[in-house]
Amino acid sequence: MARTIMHIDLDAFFVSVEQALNPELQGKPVVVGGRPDRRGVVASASYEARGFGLHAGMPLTTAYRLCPQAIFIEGSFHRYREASQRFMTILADFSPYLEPVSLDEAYLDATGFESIYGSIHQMAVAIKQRIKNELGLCASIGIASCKVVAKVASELSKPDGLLEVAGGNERSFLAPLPVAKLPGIGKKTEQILRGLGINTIGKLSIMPLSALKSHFGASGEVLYRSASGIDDRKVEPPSAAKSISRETTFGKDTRDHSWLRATLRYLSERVGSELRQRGKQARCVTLKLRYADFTTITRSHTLSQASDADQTIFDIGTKLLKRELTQERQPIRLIGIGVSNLIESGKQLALLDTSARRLEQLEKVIDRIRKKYGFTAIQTGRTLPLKDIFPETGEGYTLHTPSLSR
Ligand code: TTP
Ligand code: MG
Repeated sequence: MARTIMHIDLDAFFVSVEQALNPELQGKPVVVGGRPDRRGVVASASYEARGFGLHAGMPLTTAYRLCPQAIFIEGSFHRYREASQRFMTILADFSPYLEPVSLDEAYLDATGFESIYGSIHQMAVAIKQRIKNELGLCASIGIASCKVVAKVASELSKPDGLLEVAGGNERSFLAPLPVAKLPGIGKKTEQILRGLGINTIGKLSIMPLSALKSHFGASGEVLYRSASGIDDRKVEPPSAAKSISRETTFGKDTRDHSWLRATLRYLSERVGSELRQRGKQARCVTLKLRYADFTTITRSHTLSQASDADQTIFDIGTKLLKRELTQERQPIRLIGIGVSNLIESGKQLALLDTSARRLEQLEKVIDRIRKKYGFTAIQTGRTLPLKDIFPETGEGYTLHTPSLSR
């Protein structure tokens, strides 16, 4: 059956939240990321700032050189998280088939719901209007028969855009676009494709599948299908998420073991808490580290029995961390922990081990208290050293949380 899928992404999200709160910032080049004399990168640049060549990921010092008149703001994560929640709540009013992808981005399966609004176009206008009226933010919306085309369309329509690709036109819509517009094509893939003389999505779509597979392995097939506008991934509401992870970047690179462990403990508790909230247990735990030189590694361990216990996630994470620290001498810039291979909690044989069961009960109680009074209402002994750096929200400056990899 033909589907109607929307991809909705807020424009210059962090900056726009700041501009909505402080009208003096509107219409100006604004950067969220920090003071320009400090280490760090641009997290979000207003479209006025983009006119000067500024973009996310650019070092703040470069941004300042290109546009010294820009207003540089530190940013405040709890404001973005709150705006994100309100954004998702608005979207959920339009269709229950909502899949948040990051704080400011979601897919909505609108199939069948458009008739309420007259047309899919009018439904999208209504969504944009509510977001504008209630949050003071601009959303760009792409509409298509599948996720990948909807996403390309919303990106292309920015800012304040609305672009509908009619069913049957997926291929011809994508064909003239540069390959870099296709989700999943990063700098490296783009370079390889350029070497092969492929610069447009159209050219990519007529490459023999076998050639793409030989260059890109399993992802060659995904490339091949996306380039033709074929994508049968469903819009999956969060409960169907395949992994949960939390990560944090340190203000200063570190190799301090107790600090790393305390952070890991805190992140494990957040992951465990979300797992239990979703009624899931995990079979696989993954540690992520980014070193001072930006090399990023992940190390995974598969459990013999699925678990949703903070302690188990933390123990495995600690083991993986210890092993890694003996092999690599560089200081660490970012640490993250994630779980995947999720199953419904009820589906596992009853826990026989009573101490594990006690632990499970304790964590349920902690979850309840936290739900009522906020995450930092209870600090377990091992996260105490972190209280000073996460005073308000109990959260590091972690972007794209919750990270729901698919
Ligand atoms: P994006 O949607 O990629 O960027 P954006 O909303 O600022 O701009 P637009 O969508 O109009 O192109 O990311 C959403 C937010 O995520 C962004 O406002 C800040 C944060 N972010 C970072 O912190 N670092 C990054 O490298 C990126 C890409 C985003
Ligand atoms: Mg955005």
